[in-house]
Amino acid sequence: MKKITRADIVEWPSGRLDLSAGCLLMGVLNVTPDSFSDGGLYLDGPRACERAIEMARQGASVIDIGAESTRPGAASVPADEQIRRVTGVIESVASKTHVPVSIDTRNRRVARAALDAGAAMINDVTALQDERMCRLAAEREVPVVLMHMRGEPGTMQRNCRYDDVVAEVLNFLVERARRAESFGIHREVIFIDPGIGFGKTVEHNLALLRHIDRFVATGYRVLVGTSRKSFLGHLTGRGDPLQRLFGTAATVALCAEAGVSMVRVHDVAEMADVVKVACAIHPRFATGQSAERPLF
Ligand code: HH2
Repeated sequence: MKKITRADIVEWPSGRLDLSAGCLLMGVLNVTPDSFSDGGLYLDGPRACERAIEMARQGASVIDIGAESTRPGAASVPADEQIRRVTGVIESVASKTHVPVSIDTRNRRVARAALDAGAAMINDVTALQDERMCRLAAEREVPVVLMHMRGEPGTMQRNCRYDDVVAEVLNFLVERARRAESFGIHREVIFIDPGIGFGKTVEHNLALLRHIDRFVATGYRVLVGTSRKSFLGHLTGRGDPLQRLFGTAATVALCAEAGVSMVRVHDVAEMADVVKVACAIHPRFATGQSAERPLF
């Protein structure tokens, strides 16, 4: 049996994650009318809560709740409206399951209200660009996801130029992670995320996934979100995001094999099987070990 080392367990005052079996699943719950694949499905509070509990039962280790779509071209949603959409759902989910809830927001007021309602983690697609968000995460001692994005969701696909996408995204994330550490956020609770689909072409997304091991080699935990995204549609010819399950599965298996700590997915039951099999084949990549590697 594999020995569970300290690095396999991420523990903080409001939650705990066990990475000893390999890659974990973050289940996506969008309380929005316009998300690209599940928009409008979970605007109703009880329905959203039911879906969160279902994902927890299916094997999600974190439930990521968002109230603002970040799909290309999306308009921003005022903080008050985001707070109105998510706080009741978070309270309800946090009281009914032990699975940590993550708030998917780039807005500090929304993050604070979500943490007050019971969220235990912040997923910020701007990688804590707002210093006050850094301070909030440090004060509340919660894990953070630092994601790479070029510009804003509304305009990001207009500026997809990189000389070396892997090096540029990697350097950006390491710099942001070190900055987060300088605010007192512990390295063990920092996840870096290349931001698949955020200001990137199909080729950029493929290069980032092809070299995802370089992100793992930094020693920071890595999170990847490919679920149902349009580059999969481009590769497979499947225009409907709901038809991109097998394309998603291919990326999830490769990420699990490469030592990615968490994948952000909509189809939790299916991806739970994918990571179980991928991690069983490559136990040496069980991600807890990655945190013991030196930073580059
Ligand atoms: N992708 C989306 C939203 N949040 N967060 C992280 N850390 N990584 C991602 O890749 C990521 C994310 C987009 O997916 P989704 O939430 O399904 O769609 P929408 O933004 O339209 O609500």
